[in-house]
Amino acid sequence: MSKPITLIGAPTDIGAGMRGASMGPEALRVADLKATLESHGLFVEDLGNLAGPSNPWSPPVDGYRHLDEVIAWNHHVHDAVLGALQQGSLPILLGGDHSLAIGSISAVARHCRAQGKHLRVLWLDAHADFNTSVITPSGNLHGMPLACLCGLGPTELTGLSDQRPAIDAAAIRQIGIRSVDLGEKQLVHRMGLDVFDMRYIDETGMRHTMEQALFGLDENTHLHVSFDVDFLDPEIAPGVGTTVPGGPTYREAQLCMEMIADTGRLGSLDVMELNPALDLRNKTADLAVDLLESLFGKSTLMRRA
Ligand SMILES: [Mn+2]
Repeated sequence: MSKPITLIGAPTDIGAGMRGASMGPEALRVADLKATLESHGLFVEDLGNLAGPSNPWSPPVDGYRHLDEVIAWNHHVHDAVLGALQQGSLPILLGGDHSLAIGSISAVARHCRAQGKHLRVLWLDAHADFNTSVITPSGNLHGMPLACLCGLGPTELTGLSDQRPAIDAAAIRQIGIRSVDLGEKQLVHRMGLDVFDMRYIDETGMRHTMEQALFGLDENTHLHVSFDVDFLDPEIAPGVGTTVPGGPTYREAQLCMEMIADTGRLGSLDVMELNPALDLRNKTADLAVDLLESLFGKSTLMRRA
């Protein structure tokens, strides 16, 4: 019997450089996320949307845009995700921009500490999301969540899990990376992050990449997947604010999700940065739901159990 799933909508683009990701949760619902998961025998509860401050669309202050609002949203996300985990369910955060992964993963980290579980974070993204207020070109906090989770950032965000850093850099595997700012690149190297960038995937294939990224999981591991939809090639997933060419194809993305499903260790998930204002007839949301089916165990090939 698999865990029940809790959908949590976070309709905001507070950390993004473009408006529209605030409509992401509804687009995923329109793409039939709940019924699709239920068709595989899963129990799914949709908690609806969290509420938080509106987007003032103001310029950066001391290297951050909308810091107060980002903090407020992340508190709400943290509390909702933690609540779902404590009830024994598997939370899916429907973003919303990627800055909200700070709250989500802080809750997961707190839960893992309380349960004595190992945490592994897969960060599926075109970007490293490892900026700080000093090196950021824009001040947009959706480019900073991993740095914050590793302890680099404003104390209100780095301390959300009650321990700083919230997670060990060694717990992170970045996959699909193909756009990294210069200062960010140096920081990622200094922190010793495990990065499987697009060149690595090109050279060794998605199968080998995922074998490496999932290596060492054990029965006591909680696997968190933070899926930024811009991970995917923009040819198949145009509905995101920060497209970068040269991402995983449809089949590569499916294999990635299927191999995660095969581990049986998935404990929580973020689906982030979907921007319906830039999408074509909701096709990116449809694709995201299609990939989530694979992530939750629908194998596209006939296989013996
Ligand atoms: Mn991201």
